[in-house]
Amino acid sequence: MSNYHIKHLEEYFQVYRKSVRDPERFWEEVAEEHFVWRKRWSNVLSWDFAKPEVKWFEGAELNITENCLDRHLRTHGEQTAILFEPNSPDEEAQHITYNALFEKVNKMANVLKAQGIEKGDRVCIYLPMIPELAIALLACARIGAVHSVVFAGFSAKALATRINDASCKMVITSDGSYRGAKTLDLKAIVDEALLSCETIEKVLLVERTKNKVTLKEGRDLWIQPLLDEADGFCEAVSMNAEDPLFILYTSGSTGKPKGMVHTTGGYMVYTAYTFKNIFQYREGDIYWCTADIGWITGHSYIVYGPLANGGTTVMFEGVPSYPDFSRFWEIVEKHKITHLYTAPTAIRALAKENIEYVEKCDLSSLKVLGSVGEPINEEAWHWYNDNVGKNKSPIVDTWWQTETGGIMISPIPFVTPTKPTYATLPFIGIQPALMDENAQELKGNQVEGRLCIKYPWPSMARTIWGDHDRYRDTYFSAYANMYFTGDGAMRDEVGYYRITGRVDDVIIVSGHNLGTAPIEDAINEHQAVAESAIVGFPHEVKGNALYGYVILKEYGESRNFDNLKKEINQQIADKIGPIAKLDKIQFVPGLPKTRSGKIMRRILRKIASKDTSNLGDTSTLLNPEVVKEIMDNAL
Ligand code: 7RM
Repeated sequence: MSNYHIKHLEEYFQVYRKSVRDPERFWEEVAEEHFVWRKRWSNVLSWDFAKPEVKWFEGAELNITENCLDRHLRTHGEQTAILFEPNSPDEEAQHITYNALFEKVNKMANVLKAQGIEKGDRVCIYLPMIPELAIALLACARIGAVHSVVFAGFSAKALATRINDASCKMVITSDGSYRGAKTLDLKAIVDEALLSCETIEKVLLVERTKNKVTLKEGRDLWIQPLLDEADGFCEAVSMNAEDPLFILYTSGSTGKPKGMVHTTGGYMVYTAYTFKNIFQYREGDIYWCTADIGWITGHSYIVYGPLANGGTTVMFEGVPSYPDFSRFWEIVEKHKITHLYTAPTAIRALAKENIEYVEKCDLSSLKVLGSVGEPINEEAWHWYNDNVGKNKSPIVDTWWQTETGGIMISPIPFVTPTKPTYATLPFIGIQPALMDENAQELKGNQVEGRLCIKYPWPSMARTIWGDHDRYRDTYFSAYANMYFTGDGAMRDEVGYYRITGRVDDVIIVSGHNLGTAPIEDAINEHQAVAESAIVGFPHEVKGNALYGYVILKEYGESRNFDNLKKEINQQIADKIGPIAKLDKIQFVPGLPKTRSGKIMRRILRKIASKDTSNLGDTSTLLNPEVVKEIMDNAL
């Protein structure tokens, strides 16, 4: 029996049982056999969910880049580590070997050091999907700096909030970014953000689009001349297993984004182990995850997981629709992709287009398909399975979160029989629980409740940067001794899990988590707005879209409502980013509220979803007349 590479269902059950019966022994074996450590741990796990405090591989020392790079040089030096496919199909793809990647990472690490970055410093990375993005993460890890990647679609304000929250010392960015037919002026966004950031000492600039930028004397530097001069070797810094590796922000149900802190040893072990098994990655495979490295999926399953396994990982700079809707399928054909890991929102968008776009491409290299980010609906699942997988490539519907660091519930391809819309079985070492309204665990099968995890796993986030109380309150206070995920789920008659969606005020739009509160804050800043509430409603491509109910200070008939809607959306784009724009805006005289003043979002959700036959319990509703008015004018 192999712990590391599971190949049969029976083996899965055996290994799972072992991982639950003696988690410490199990993870110790995995850690010992498959990674290089500079110093061994003194204790595998200590934990207390009440504090909460979780430590894996305490006392151990390592550097994750030695596991992702150095150790592969002898055996895989000339194999492609990163395969970069640019935005435009006319620009040549780049095959960066492990040898070349090693040198690039070492050089960048030396540049960071020369620019004053030391172990423990936070470095903000605001880059498009170009190789320098992955290299920057690894360069930080090489010298023990904590990276904080901010998705390069976020606005200046959102960027500034994140830089300030973590007191970053440096930003690594580029002159611009290509996204389909558009060019974005990233440097200008950084300049605007930095007007309200005091901790940034240096800005390093990657040249990508060659658009005109202004450099601030003493602060901004082009990175290429520095790389040219830098030495090709940088001694890796010894990190404690529990030293932070990175911070990554995720939206919460209250205003401020949460800086989830991931540490080094456990994160490495779990992302590498899940990558190997959940994708059944073999020597020579070409694995492509279409996420952006700005999200956790990119951190764990474009960079760290694949590289820790000596794999070939594809980075795609562009979008599925440019130059046309064949782009994804052409990339699969061109690079003979064996693994495609994408999001339901992309699948739905592509399924709407002419099937010719898919059929004209040779997809025979594909072996495994993945889905992540939101529940995959039945129709999208079948379209993916039939047209992309040709009924021969299993779909791994992987459920997990920024907070979990790695995949938690998922089939293992060729091992776990799949079932449309089901993430199926808990991965090795993961102990889920479903809880009812009275905080009792629902035992047995065919039950539905709130999804919790009962036992620590190696890649769980350890805290929220600068706010451990919020970490405890958000994840460990709803149910004693459990991690609460914020999701609802059901367990079917054989024990398969189906994730039903968020149970809090987070809405997933095109796979992006959006908290309602920060969007409402942005709307309310408009001078004409008195109050607002936003909810999600089903959208055939995005999964959910946003519906805003807005109360104006003065509801004059003479107003230009269309302009006002545009201004509100612009305000949202400026404060958060274009992904948070509202699809529908309804101006309303009031919002349905309870007697204690809480907005009854449930009612607003029903109206937005055109599902008003039964509004449920409205006995606590203070102002029923408002509900009728809103329903009569719903969009
Ligand atoms: C990896 C990622 C986390 C939230 C999570 C869920 C939802 C993610 C699935 C899913 C159903 C899935 N991290 N979610 N994967 N829901 N099936 N396979 O997406 O932090 O950005 O989002 O996404 O609600 O709590 S995330």
